[in-house]
Formats: sequence, structure tokens, C-alpha cells
Amino acid sequence: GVIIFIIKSSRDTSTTMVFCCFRSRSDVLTCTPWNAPIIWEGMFDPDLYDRAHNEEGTSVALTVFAVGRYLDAYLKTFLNSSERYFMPGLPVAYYVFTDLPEKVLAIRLTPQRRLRIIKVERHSRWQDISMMRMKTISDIIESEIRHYYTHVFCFDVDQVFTGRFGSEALGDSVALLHAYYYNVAKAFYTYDNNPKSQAYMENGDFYYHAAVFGGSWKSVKALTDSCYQSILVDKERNVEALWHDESHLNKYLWLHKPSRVLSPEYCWDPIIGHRYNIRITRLEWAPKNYAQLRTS
Ligand code: 2GW
Ligand code: MN
Repeated sequence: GVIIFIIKSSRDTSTTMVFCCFRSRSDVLTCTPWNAPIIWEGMFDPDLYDRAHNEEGTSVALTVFAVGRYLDAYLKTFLNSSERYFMPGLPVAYYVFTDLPEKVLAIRLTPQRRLRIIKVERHSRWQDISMMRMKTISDIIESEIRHYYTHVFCFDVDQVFTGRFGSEALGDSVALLHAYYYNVAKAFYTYDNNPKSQAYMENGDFYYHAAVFGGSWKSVKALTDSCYQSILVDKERNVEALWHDESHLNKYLWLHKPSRVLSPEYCWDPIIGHRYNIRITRLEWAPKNYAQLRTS
């Protein structure tokens, strides 16, 4: 009961994308209307992907921000868990952005992995800490990542890897289905609803989560540039999108469809509880104490 598709897509920088579709996942949507795969457990052979990406010389830069209290609260568990589960077998560079570089504790890296710690300013508004990541990511791709790494993945820090998050997640432009919206009607999606904002949209395909996005360095550069430009226009007009960078990300991905979509296995909130179609969780939201984290 196994159907194997070999897809050679001109939009994907990597040469051959091997996509195995097991009949077992008739319970979920495995393909977008524009024919991008939606990745679920049971649909792929991890070894085939790893082999293909090794042969292609794929390498991955991961960006993560740990500013202010988020450093002590989350960074260590994030990095230790990513050492175990993120892109096993591929060269990985972590780009950690923090206002407190001296406080980043040494972690034991496995071979072929490196850690870069880069100092950033701490914006006084948390909305800006979150939104301005777009600018910082674009800058580091331009100055560094594009010379050394084929792909980039950008993560929130308040999460923990709990299962393989491997090369099956790589593609030219990769977006994640938000755990709270993957199985609800579009009417519930929380797109920006203010026509004055650049992020305003009435229709969309999915509600994507900004906690994880990625792709080839070129398409992540284009995405972060565009979102940052939209954020600047909004600032000039004194408006702020409903969910900040996430609203701009959703607008961008509506206009530029991702070539690969990750199921909520790739960023699950355990508070939701058991869902029959979530067979494995690969990354989980870490518990948040807003009272402690969000007061300055
Ligand atoms: C953020 C909000 C309130 C107080 C502090 C912060 C904060 C965020 C901070 O003090 N330091 C910091 O490094 N951050 C970084 O921004 C960190 O990497 C964090 O994971 C990221 C996004 O903030 P977070 O995780 O608190 O926001 P969520 O989990 O509500 O995220 C969704 O919505 C955000 C926009 O409101 C972003 O789009 C985010 O990507 C989404 O997952
Ligand atoms: Mn978060």
C-alpha cells in the first residue's frame, strides 16, 4: 500500500524531492490546492529524505531570539532538544540573537554543528521584539547565511523539540499550520482585520503560525524583507497588525504560496490535549507564565 512520487519541482532549489504517500493518512489533508505537500507522520520515509539531502549537500541555519527574560526561561531547553531532534545528520548552524550574549551558557554540540551568538538591542515594546526579528533575520541571511547554508529555519524560542524535525521539513518555502486553527472553519482564522494595515486580508488558505517558518535562504530573505517593509509602512501610518509579525507572515504566504506545509505535529501545544490525527509531536509549545515574562 505504498505510492511513491518523485517530484521535481522547479521552485525547489534542491534537485530531487522524494515524497512518499502512504495510504494510511486519509484522515487529514495531505496536499494544498496548489499541490504543495502537507507533511504528516506516516507519509514519508525519513531515510530517503536524509539520503537525498546529504547527496545534495544541504545545510541548515536555524535562527532563534532569546531577549530579556526569554533567555533564562527557554534557550537552554530549546537548544538541547534541537541538538537531539533538529535535522539529524545534516550540518546545522544556530544563530542565537540576544541582548545578553555573556549569559548564553555553553551547550555540548554534536559534530557538524556550530553556534553563533549575536548581540541585538532590546526593544522596549514586546511587539517590536517579535516583529523586528524579520529585519534581523534578513540582515544575517544577507551578511552570512547565504554564503554558507542552503536553507534557513526560524523559530520562536518558547518551545521544545520532542521528536524528529528532520529533512522532510525542508523545501523552497515552508510554512506551518497553527495548532489551534488546522481543524477549524476559515471564519475563525485570526487574520488582520484592519484595512489600514498592510497585513489586512479577508480570505486565505490556512492560518499559519509564525513560530516556525523556513525555506531556501533566498525565499526566507524575500519573506522577511517583505514582512519588514510592511511592518515599516504600518508604523508610519500608526497601525499595528492584530498578531504583529504573524499577521504579516500570513498575508505574505497568501500572496506567495509555500511549496511545503508542515502539519501541527511540527509545533503542537500539549494543552490542546489528545487529537486523533496528531500521531506524534515533534516540537511542543513550552509553558508560559505571562505574568512573569511580560512585565518589564
Ligand atoms: C514576547 C511577548 C511578550 C513579552 C516578551 C516577548 C519576548 C519575545 C521577549 O521578551 N524576548 C524574546 O526573545 N522574544 C522572542 O520573540 C522569542 O524568541 C519569542 O519566542 C518570540 C515571540 O514571542 P512569544 O513567543 O512570546 O510570542 P507567542 O508565542 O505569543 O507567538 C506568536 O505570536 C507572535 C506575535 O505576537 C509571533 O508572531 C510568534 O512568532 C508567534 O508564535
Ligand atoms: Mn512563542
